[in-house]
Amino acid sequence: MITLYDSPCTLPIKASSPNTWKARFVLNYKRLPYKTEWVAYHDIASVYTKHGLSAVCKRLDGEEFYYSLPVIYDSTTGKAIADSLQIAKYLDEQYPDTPRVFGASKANVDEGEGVRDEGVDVDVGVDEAILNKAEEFTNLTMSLFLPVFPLLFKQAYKHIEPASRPFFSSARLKDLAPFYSGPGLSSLDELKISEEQAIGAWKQLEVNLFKGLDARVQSPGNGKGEGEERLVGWCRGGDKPTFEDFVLGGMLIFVRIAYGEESAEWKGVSKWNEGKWGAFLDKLAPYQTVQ
Ligand SMILES: N[C@@H](CCC(=O)N[C@@H](CS)C(=O)NCC(=O)O)C(=O)O
Repeated sequence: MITLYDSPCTLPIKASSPNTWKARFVLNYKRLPYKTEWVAYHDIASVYTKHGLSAVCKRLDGEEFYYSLPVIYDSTTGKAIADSLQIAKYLDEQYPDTPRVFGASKANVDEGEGVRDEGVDVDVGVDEAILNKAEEFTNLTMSLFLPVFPLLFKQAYKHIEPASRPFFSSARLKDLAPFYSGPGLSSLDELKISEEQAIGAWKQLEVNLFKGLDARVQSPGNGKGEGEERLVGWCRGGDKPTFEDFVLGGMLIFVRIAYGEESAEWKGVSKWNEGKWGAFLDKLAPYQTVQ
């Protein structure tokens, strides 16, 4: 059984963190049995200690390593892995008969859909170049969402359980520090964002997604066309989701959960580009369960 470590929020769904959603999407897509173990933000380090892991993620300023989730522990192999990209790689390699998120699976090859001849042993290792592309895509997506980070952090902060609030607030202020030129703040509550600034930030995200991703994600179409088929899995031109789809999905589901499905913010995002981003997340609906 696989354990997925995630930090809970106070909303009924409990799971809202974009990065842990990436790993959850992958586990759900692969239909691998797993359970979520909820760990308070200020306790994430204990997961690393328990499984003998070292911190692998650096803050946005590139200076400081920090303990981050997702982490998974696979009791079948006794292995623990940190970082969503490494988790996806591990799952692709360890469970080659499940649908791959970085390329054709053994199952696909067996079905004759793969890139190799039948009867030839399939190398289950994930290609370094594919991993690098996925990492580039992750960095691109993060940079596109950057203008709304202060808004997202403040919104997420509303749903953090009381015991984790001081830790979460100071961690997010560290993340924002390289991009924020105002006076030193001691809490996210002190970060004031005017209505005008908020409107400007959302507008910037709309433009960023249009310029940065629109061409890579096909239009929802009318249910008959190729557009609908290619709404996910665009990275290698396929019709199946890849890790990149779950990266974008992680950010979109974070906005939807943090603000709520009926919020002006989510309704706004979901309707941009003729409903492209809302339709995109809908397409990932089969993989949105929390186990
Ligand atoms: N690149 C990492 C990022 C992980 C990450 O930053 N996770 C956040 C939750 S969404 C976290 O654990 N933050 C803890 C902190 O900021 O101290 C991944 O995709 O796994």
